[in-house]
Amino acid sequence: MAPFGSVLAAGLLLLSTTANAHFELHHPTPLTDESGKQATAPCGGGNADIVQNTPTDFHVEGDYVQIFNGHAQGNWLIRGTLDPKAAGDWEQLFPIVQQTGRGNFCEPAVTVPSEWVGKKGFLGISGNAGDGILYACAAVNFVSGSAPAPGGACVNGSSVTATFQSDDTLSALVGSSSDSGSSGPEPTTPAPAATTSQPSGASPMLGERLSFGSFALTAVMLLLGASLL
Ligand SMILES: *[C@@H]1O[C@H](CO)[C@@H](O)[C@H](O)[C@H]1NC(C)=O
Ligand SMILES: [Cu+2]
Repeated sequence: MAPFGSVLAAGLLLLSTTANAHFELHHPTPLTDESGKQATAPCGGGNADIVQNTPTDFHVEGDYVQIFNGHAQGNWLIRGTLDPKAAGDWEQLFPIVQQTGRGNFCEPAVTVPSEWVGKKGFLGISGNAGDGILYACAAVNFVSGSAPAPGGACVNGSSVTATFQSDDTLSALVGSSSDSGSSGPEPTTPAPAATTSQPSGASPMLGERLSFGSFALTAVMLLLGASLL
């Protein structure tokens, strides 16, 4: 009765490959081909070479970062570097926030040190949502001023809330604080509105992807089972 074992293995393989998009960076435009490698530092498998990407403008006095989280909860670190390969010198650009509720999350006014104007670099998003540290990056041109109002491009999901949150694992991903006096707002400044609905479970990767994975598993078992008849 070896077939049952192989059927199960095939189903589990399929399940794991369909549940790979832990979160998505929507703005600034992410590096391509990050799918399935989000646990790879520093950029989730994206091609972190500044000369091989077309950077998006990012305004140093305030620009938006739009994320979609596939987990029910997660902590976010927003960081930046001028290193042409994103290999180091990461500086924290915003206090670490904890998102509760699966869905869209947008910080409308992330700021960058003014000395970075006119330079190219990377914006990096690191997430800690209970299944390892995950990464995504965008290649950016740091430009002066603040971004035009993003309007509908910068949105929070209706059940999403956020609070500032310390996270030592994420903090370890940015440089020593000795020279980072010009990084983003301190955690005491505009506190994200902590509001209403707090989903009780913080279990990772709930939702469509997992249900699709289970459905696919069932389908594969049925198909392989049928082929044995
Ligand atoms: C989304 O929520 C965060 C945290 O409460 C808040 O800082 C931000 O301004 C919100 N974004 C929008 C577009 O309202
Ligand atoms: Cu995940």
